[in-house]
Amino acid sequence: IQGYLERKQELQSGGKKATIRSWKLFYTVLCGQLLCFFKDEDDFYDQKAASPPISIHQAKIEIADDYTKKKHVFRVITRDNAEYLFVTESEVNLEEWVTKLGFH
Ligand code: I3P
Repeated sequence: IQGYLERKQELQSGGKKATIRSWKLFYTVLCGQLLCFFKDEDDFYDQKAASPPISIHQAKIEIADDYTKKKHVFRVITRDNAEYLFVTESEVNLEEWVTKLGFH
């Protein structure tokens, strides 16, 4: 699965509050157990990453309905306790991402 997602980091690894907390749009691609981040689709084809990948190995994936400022948001809590929020484009797209990520 791949597509444009807004991402916000809530916690750094270890569970400390993240210092850079603004939303950023990435062309996001699931490659095996890695979420990879690119500026756009062209950069994906050129393999020019915009941000380090996030491992979803043993991560917790959930729909973030407790986060009410944006719609269709899911949360990833990594094995090392970093936490990220992702905004998808629709309810269907949200289910798609959560299902695909959750089956790892
Ligand atoms: C952050 C930005 C985020 C906001 C975050 C701010 O500021 O406004 O949108 O998260 O609030 O710190 P900056 O752009 O200067 O980094 P929300 O959209 O979730 O409110 P937070 O620190 O309360 O998470």
